[in-house]
Amino acid sequence: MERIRPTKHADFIVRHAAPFNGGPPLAALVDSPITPEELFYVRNHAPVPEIDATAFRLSVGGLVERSLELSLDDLKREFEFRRVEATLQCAGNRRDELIAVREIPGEVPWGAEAIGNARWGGVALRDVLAAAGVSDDAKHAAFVGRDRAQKGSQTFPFGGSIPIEKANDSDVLLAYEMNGKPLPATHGYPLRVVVPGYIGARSVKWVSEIRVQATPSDNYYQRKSYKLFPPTVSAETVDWDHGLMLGEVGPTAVLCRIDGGVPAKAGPVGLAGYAMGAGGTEVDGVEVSIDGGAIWHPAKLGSGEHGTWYLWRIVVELTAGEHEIIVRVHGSGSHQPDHAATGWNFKGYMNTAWHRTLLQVDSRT
Ligand SMILES: Nc1nc2c(c(=O)[nH]1)N[C@H]1C(S)=C(S)[C@@H](COP(=O)(O)O)O[C@H]1N2
Ligand SMILES: [Mo]
Repeated sequence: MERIRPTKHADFIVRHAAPFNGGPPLAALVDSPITPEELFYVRNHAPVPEIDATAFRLSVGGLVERSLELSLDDLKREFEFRRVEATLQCAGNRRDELIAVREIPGEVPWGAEAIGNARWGGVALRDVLAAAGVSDDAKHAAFVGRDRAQKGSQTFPFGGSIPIEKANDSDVLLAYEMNGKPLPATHGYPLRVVVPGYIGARSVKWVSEIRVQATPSDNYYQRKSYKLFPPTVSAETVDWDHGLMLGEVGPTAVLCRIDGGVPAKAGPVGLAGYAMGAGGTEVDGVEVSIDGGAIWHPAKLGSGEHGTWYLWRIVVELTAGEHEIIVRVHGSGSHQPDHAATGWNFKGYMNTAWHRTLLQVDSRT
């Protein structure tokens, strides 16, 4: 296994050993609104590349007035430092609930732990694009990483793109810091893209090339993978030219911790979790039902902002027996299906369904 585990929490859940993919135990994830590095999930499609930061160059080209070659020092010296708090969430987060509906072979079987919120530091992508001078016919900013993924006999870097309007948002970063420290190797050292409100796949790690272009990236992970298909489409019948290219994250709310553990004891029980609005928009409220959806109770929301998650808490009064706890979110455009089956797709992306947990409650004696 790669040497990633040592920087991670002892109870990190390894979902795939090589390349390393894993995330934190859910109860620990909601201990603090800023996710410490040791609890931040890792989604890698290839081994972590070894990069000499002093020799590292970022190239910016395509539909620009002047191409740029920037060292890390150039980036730090020539552009204003910016700090942005942003939540990254893998499009495959909560895939396990889709797998419970119907099997999804060949994809990482994530629970709800493929999400984390950090303070990222670096420079605004738009400042770098402005220095290059973006042409009027530019429609997308495409990113290329330095890792080498393998599909069959082909080896190629991870890549992806975002629309140029999004690239010009001041909170889209070329980040070299995570929670006030240099970006760890696993998370993209020395430089990564951070695109708040978009699926994690667009936040390309180890980014070494930015190309401004008229079309989306033709990288495998933009053109084929990370597309949403209807439930009737399978790996055998898929036409990769169709399907919806994923960009903004869907709305979500998840129960992560039951105070005192399971089975719970009858009486007042504290519940805690996270929520995020569609495309990273603000969360207005989180509602919890302890009776399978008949009555909804408003949870207490922690602070959050555009591009971040919101942690929530509630104390519910539980009687002995089996309860279905359901959690859902309120926010602009944050419509969620009531069951995961509605959104099933053969790649297992964007499960935005109400989060359901069967909970056994024992009497107090
Ligand atoms: N170069 C590169 N960038 C990448 C990936 C990758 O495999 N290679 N994985 C992407 C995916 S799918 C996600 S969800 C996020 C995960 O970021 P993290 O590992 O820092 O949590 O990185 C994205 N950027
Ligand atoms: Mo992802």
